[in-house]
Amino acid sequence: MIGHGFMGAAHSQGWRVAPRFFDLPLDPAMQVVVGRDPGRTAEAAATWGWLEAATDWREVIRRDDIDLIDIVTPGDTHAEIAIAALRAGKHVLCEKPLANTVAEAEAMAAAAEDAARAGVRSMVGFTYRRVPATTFARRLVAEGRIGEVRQVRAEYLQDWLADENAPLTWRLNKDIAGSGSLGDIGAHAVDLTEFITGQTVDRVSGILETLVAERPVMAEGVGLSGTAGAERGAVTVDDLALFTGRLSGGALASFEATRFRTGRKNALRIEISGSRGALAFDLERMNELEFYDATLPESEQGFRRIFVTEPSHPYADRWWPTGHMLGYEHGFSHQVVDLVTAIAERTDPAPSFADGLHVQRVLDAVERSSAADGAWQTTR
Ligand code: SOE
Repeated sequence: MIGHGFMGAAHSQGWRVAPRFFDLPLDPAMQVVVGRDPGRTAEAAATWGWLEAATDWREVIRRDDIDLIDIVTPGDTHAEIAIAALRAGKHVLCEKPLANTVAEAEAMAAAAEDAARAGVRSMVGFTYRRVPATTFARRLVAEGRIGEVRQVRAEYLQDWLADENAPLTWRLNKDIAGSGSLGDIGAHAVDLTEFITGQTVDRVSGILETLVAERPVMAEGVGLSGTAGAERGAVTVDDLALFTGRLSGGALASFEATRFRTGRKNALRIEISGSRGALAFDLERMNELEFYDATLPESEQGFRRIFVTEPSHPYADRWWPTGHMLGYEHGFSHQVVDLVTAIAERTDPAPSFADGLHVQRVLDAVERSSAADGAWQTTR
């Protein structure tokens, strides 16, 4: 695993726990974690259960005893590491968004396609596809339970930047993160919309805004938990992304991504209305799926809450008895299960780098649209 921040902890949890709860066809060994700082990397290895710590990812990629590279670094390093790993014949799991630019994502998708011909697999980490309720929602849409999709509302709302003195993390630096709310969390809203509806976002019209232009630079720490220093620096990414998308099936979707929505902590919400029913999901209530069946007699209609913890629900049978909920971390285990199974079965896992590239094109189209005062842009 290259990187060991917040996502490194989440992925480590997935690698460690998945083989204990699921019968995996292969037995993953958590061999080596790579970071820039030897002390902090050694600490991460000890804390998260990796056998070794290293500081040179190129050396690790050359090793014969390494079969898979898990990339959990910021976006500016994804392309270089992933392409090198694929060319060295290593399977790759890469955190979202796939890259910082369309050009990087194209190069990654091309490298993934070449590698796949030699049986080398790759996957991008849109983990929320693997929440039982979202996988179940996709199943219901595919079975026609809500009929033809007519409207989608997808939003990802957090509030960790609502305080204008929250420190300037790398996620606010365009060179490192690629974009702000748009790529960090809007990418999830786009991927989840495409995953559940089975359609792609083909055109967009949007607007991006930076609400706080300067913040105190980080004095200590990294990521979401650093402390502010006295010096101030510029925010170079969007804080708020609002856009409309035309789906391949013809429906309109509205998207909103912000880390300024006071009181909303991790509200990835999606509501899908169809000709025969509707579905609604909210990550802050991730064990539930709301389902409205418009084919029932009028007197019995109404949104009902499905508690997605039955053994018949996706992934749920391997965990706890009915009614015992899952949390944020379980998606990372499911990601490991699906990736390892695909490797063993010699199939291409989803979401692929091509899927990641498509999301990147949507993000890029939103940026172009915002620069053109909201003019519609194609995502092809
Ligand atoms: C921070 O906004 C963040 O950690 C995102 O980077 C993740 O992708 C999302 O899953 C949770 O929030």
